[in-house]
Formats: sequence, structure tokens, C-alpha cells
Amino acid sequence: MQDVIRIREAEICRSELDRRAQAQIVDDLRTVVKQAPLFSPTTPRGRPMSVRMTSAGTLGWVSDRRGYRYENLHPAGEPWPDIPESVLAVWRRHGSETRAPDCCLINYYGDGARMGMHRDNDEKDFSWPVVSISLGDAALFRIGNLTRGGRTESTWLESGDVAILRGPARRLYHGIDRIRFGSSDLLPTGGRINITLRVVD
Ligand code: MD6
Ligand code: FE
Repeated sequence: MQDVIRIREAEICRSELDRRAQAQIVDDLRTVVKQAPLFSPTTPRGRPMSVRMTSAGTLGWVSDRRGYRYENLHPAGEPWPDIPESVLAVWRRHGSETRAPDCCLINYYGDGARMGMHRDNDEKDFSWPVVSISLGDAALFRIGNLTRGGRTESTWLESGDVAILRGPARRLYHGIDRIRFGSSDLLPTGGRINITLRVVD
């Protein structure tokens, strides 16, 4: 039986994906990024984010001077690629067997990249969970409260871990403090990929 831990109300399924399953997803993501290249978003205040991102699915998440939102098209003007089957299989286990996710957001963390504390807040119906897959280098995941500040708890997410925010955990603040660059050999040039799957509307 695989190891499931809870921090706050988040569920973390340790080592859910074996090396073969991880490699299959990475391979499928190569096809996605060929069609929808990674880009460097800026925050609504114009600060560059340290992660690079792209999406698959009917909607992609973007951020720029006009704000955080979902868009039908990649910034280059093309539709987002389909979500790979290898990724949908993870969603069916933890998200829904009947409702497909609208968005598969792909974040790439190079050396020094991080993600500030935030809530996943741009979807219409928070009764759907967010399912997240970690690939490559380990990352320090911090989870807090319904409002900014207060006590937090942290854990290292490793390649193959699946984290789910649902129910009372769905609206908690969370972020990535840092990655341990070069700690995994899954990605040939190092770094970390995080995939988040969401129902948007
Ligand atoms: C990351 N994860 O792991 C950032 N959001 O790089 C998230 O922001 C996240 O892990 C919603 C649900 C699960 C997550
Ligand atoms: Fe998030």
C-alpha cells in the first residue's frame, strides 16, 4: 500500500508514480511543449515569475499585466494541446472518473525558481479538487491557512508524489519555498516540473 500523508488538510500520496510512469509523463510533456512552448509570465504588477509555464487542455492559465486568468489560446495565439492520457490517468484516480479537467498547468522550476504563497482562486467551483504531480528535483512545499500569514507546515515533494487539495484544503494558501536543484536525475538538465489539474468552469 502506498503511503498517504496529510499536512493540514492536504493529501500527499508519496511515490504514487514509479520511474516508468514518471518518464512516460515527461515524454508526453515534450510533445506538449513543442506545440505550446514554455513562457515566462509576469505578475499583474509586472514582476517576472521565476517559473516558466505552459498549459494543455481547453483552457490555459496565464498571468501578465492584465491579471491572472484562464485563456483559450497560448500567448502565441495557438490553441493549447490536449492533456496527455498519462496525466489524465492520475486525475481519474484522485479527481473525477466522469469529469475531465479543463486545464493542465505545467510549471518548470530551474535552479533558484520558487513560487510565492498563493491560493488557486481563478476557478468557478471550488468543490472540484486540484490534483498536482511532482516530477524531477525535490521541492519544499509550504501550506498555510485560508488567509495570508499564521502558522504553516512544510514538506518536501519528491518526483512521483501526487498532492491533492480538496474540500477544506482547496482554498488554503500554499507555495514552493525552494527546490533542491540536481537532486533528481529524471530530467536530463535538472529542475522540476509541477503539473496541476483543474476543473475551471
Ligand atoms: C508546485 N503547487 O508544486 C506548486 N496548487 O510547484 C501548487 O501551487 C498547487 O501543489 C494547488 C494544488 C496543489 C498544488
Ligand atoms: Fe497552487
